[in-house]
Amino acid sequence: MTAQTIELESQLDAIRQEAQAAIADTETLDQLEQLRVKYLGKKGPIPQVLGGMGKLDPADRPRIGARANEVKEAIQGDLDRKRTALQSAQIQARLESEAIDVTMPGVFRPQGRVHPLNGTIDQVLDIFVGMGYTVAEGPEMETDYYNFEALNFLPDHPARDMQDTLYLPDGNLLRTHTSTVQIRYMENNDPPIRIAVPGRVYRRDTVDATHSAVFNQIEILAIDEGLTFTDLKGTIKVFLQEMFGDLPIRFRPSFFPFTEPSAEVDVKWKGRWLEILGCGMVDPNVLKAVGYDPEIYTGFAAGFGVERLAMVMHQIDDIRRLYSSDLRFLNQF
Ligand code: 2NL
Repeated sequence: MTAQTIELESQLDAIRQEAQAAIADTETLDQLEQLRVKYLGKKGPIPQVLGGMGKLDPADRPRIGARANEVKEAIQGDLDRKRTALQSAQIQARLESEAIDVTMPGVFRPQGRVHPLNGTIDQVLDIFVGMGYTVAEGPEMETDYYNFEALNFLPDHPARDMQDTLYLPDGNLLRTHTSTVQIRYMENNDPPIRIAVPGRVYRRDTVDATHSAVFNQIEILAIDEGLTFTDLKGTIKVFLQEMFGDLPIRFRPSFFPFTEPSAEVDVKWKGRWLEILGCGMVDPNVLKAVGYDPEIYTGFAAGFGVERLAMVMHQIDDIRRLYSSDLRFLNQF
């Protein structure tokens, strides 16, 4: 063996030792890959050493070749073991950071529920939808025409007074009933018509246990050829039966500018007559206002306050409880 051969062997051993130490110190897969390129790549130190083989005694060449392969395999083995170790450490760290502790107590989320006003609206609309009515809605800001004029309110009707109605600076107003939506619907549709209209309405009112300046109304309207007061009575009877059960009901004569004749309807509950709704046959002037011929078409309408209905049904003593968001109250429904 020549001195040159011994020199190359020791160079190869030095490469192996340096690589081993560097691999042992590596902490990431990226660094490890850089080391692979550095020690086993084409431009690495081993091909460089082998390049010097030309000067060797030919008899020694296989020995150096074999040694170079041993070193390559040893480095490759170190790289593989280190890669496996780094990968499993990575997986382990991820498992630990993403672990779910199934014994932790859950986050308490209170159960929500439907507000009694919305529950009442849903119940009423379900009944009318069951009788073939369509639900319609419309704007809360209205013109004098839709709120009063088209509904046959005379120019000096007290409801038009500043005392009773909330007017806006531009002369528009906040609707005092949802009949405005029915006028708009009739303008845009031909008979037969059957609609149920829920919505917020506004009156200039002093708030007390039974009054609110903002409240909810539902009105129904049916227009067709040959509708009579009997159809109105039957419809109201079915509605009240579904709402209250088989209690006695009575119709009392009343007046509304937009119906003729008009009636109020009471339900007898625990020996007392409770006023529930107003209704009537649509006034011919209202039909004319929307361009329907009152000689061909007749119709009936009814309306009631949702708050009052909810108060009767749930025996609520003060309308303000419906707006105060007091969970001790709301949790009862
Ligand atoms: C009540 C009574 C009522 C109507 C509303 C109505 C609508 C049109 C034509 C005719 Cl477009 N009538 N609606 C009819 C009778 C009574 O409401 O006491 N509301 C709180």
